[in-house]
Amino acid sequence: MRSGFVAVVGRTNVGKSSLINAIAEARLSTVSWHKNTTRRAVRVIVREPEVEMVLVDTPGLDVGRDQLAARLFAVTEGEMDGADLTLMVLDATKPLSDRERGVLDSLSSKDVVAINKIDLVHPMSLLPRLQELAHWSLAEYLLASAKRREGVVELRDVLAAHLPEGDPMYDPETKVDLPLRIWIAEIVRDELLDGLRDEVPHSIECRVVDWDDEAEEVPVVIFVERTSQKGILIGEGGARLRSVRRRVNRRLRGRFRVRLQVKVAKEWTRDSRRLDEFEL
Ligand SMILES: Nc1nc2c(ncn2[C@@H]2O[C@H](COP(=O)(O)OP(=O)(O)OP(=O)(O)O)[C@@H](O)[C@H]2O)c(=O)[nH]1
Ligand SMILES: [Mg+2]
Repeated sequence: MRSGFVAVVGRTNVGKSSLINAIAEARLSTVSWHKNTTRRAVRVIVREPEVEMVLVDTPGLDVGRDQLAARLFAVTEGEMDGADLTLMVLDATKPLSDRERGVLDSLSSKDVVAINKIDLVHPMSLLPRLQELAHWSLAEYLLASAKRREGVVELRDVLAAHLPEGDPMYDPETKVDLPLRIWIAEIVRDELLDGLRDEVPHSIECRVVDWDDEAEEVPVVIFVERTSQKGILIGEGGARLRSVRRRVNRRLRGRFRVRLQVKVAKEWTRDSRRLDEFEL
């Protein structure tokens, strides 16, 4: 039996969460076209006969300027240190950045690179990219499209083959290793991101207040940085928030219902006290 952790890392927006969801065949991690969607290390457990693979979704490796960005980077570094191997995800449409080169330098011969979004480029354009990557002697290089589910099975098999021998770490029921109250708050954030623009997504954080796992109704507070953002989330006559609530409840399959409230936490992305409170 093989079991272990794979830290999935890469720049923001390259499709790390999308690939993880494709491998797990479920919508377990938050995906959006916004930058820095993933904020917490989400551990998604993928099982096969004789394999338990834990894919650790991490925040994108981009340096932002606020306190939040610094904390997100620390999360990713910690997860890379703790994992059995790293899957570095690159975007087929973008040239390598300095930071990506730095991460590639830090990888070892057991680690794997996936070039994602190959549906967006001409196959010939991948040749120079692969030649460039040959500079780093890593375990494998794969091509993938999370969107079209191409290369996903191959990627899963390669990662599984590189896991160490070991016993399962989770009980067979667990699909995601994240406290339930944080998981519910992330689902609310996931549904809220849909249709938002500009700086609003970055300014949203969701928290379950008064957690009681016996209660059917879960109160979730949606924090934004500015009063103007509050109205955007609530929508005309509360329509936007109601539609978010319906979609969240559907995803929770009747096990829980959420009650949503929007509050302003001024400039929380730059406030270390707030970041502590938000467990970021
Ligand atoms: N065309 C195309 N789009 C993709 C593919 N994979 C992901 N995307 C899109 O790219 C965007 C970013 O995807 P995510 O999975 O959220 O990216 P991420 O790397 O997890 O981003 P962060 O969490 O911000 O670090 C979304 O709009 C996805 O739908 C792909 O293979 N092809
Ligand atoms: Mg992500």
